[in-house]
Amino acid sequence: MKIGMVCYPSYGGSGVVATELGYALGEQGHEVHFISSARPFRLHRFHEKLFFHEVTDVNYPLFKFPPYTLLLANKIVEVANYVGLDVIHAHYAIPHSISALLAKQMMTRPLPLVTTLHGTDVTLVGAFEEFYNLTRLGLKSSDQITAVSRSLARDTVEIFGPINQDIKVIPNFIDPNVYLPMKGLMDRCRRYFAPQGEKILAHISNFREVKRVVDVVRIFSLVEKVTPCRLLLVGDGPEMVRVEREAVKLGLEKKVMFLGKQESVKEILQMVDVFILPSEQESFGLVALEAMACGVPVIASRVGGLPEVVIHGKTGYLAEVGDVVGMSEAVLSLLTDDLRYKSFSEQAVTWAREMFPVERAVKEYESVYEDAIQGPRS
Ligand code: GMT
Repeated sequence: MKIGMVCYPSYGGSGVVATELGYALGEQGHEVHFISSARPFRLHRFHEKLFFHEVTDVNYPLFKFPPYTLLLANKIVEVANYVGLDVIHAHYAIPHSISALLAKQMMTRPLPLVTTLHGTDVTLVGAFEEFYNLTRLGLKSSDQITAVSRSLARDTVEIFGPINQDIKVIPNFIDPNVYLPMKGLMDRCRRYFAPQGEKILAHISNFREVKRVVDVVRIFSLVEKVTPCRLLLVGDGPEMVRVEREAVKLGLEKKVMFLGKQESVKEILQMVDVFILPSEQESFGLVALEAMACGVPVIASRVGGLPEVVIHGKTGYLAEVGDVVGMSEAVLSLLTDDLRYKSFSEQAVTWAREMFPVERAVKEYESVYEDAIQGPRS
């Protein structure tokens, strides 16, 4: 098949999912054409079946806002006609499914549209009054819709009502040959960050408000009062200033390290003892899955799709949003009991590998593409 893949290029799980899916589809012999405003950040390995088509900007004084949605639609048509795309796969309803819908209408032959919902497109962005009708149109006009968790599929129907068709749940995935515990690999770095053998906690995100990174610092401050530890914060974003301020306020400047945006997190995860994801909302929490696959138990909030990813009392612990004390106790219960820690770490790896392998996801997406191409069966 020739698949057009539309995604956000910037740091974030949806771009990662689209890119990793692209590589896996390429391995199966499909041709994958990424169409985006910039090269997706994980699309850095050459693969003969993967292509990137940049949506270029136009500068015209009359446009107060550059019409990206329209430029994208035009690019989709250009690529679809030139290479002969069989299907277009939009990651994120807004604006990608709308651009793809426009492209479909401009085509002189059918171009089936698959939309994958990732979370904030539906729960936050899509539900803003300004985007509500557009998102609904994107959903209704898609030939197939997938969501990354059962919780997101339920939320979508709750927010937008019935939308002509079932939403297929295809959970996010990891390549178990890439995300795995690699004993000893990062020992030198670990000694650098934790020279006295301190435990290492970590959080990775795009530092948006929804991630509650300030809570991570607060949880860490409670944990480090009991057991020596360090906190690695990976990523950057709008909350950075508040997070730094909190670390200073709590006198933790020497113990909280900011590593900034990182392209590859599998190496960093090798140094980590416990991963913290206290988000306000999370449709899936791909980074929690990546952490578990590397043998790192996860402490997360009990929201959205996180309970489908982190198994409470087995691969980590869940607590209510904002329960900083509960989450710090959960971290401590792992850090102060070696046997429990070992069992959680091992179960995390097994759970991630067995339940979320890339091979299964690829098969499911292939079948969704086939269904979209064949059209509704009577
Ligand atoms: O969470 C973000 O800020 C980024 C966003 C994205 O576009 O990548 O993440 C969403 O999609 C990921 C991949 O499916 C999910 O793992 C995240 O849980 C989801 N974020 C939210 O629901 C807040």
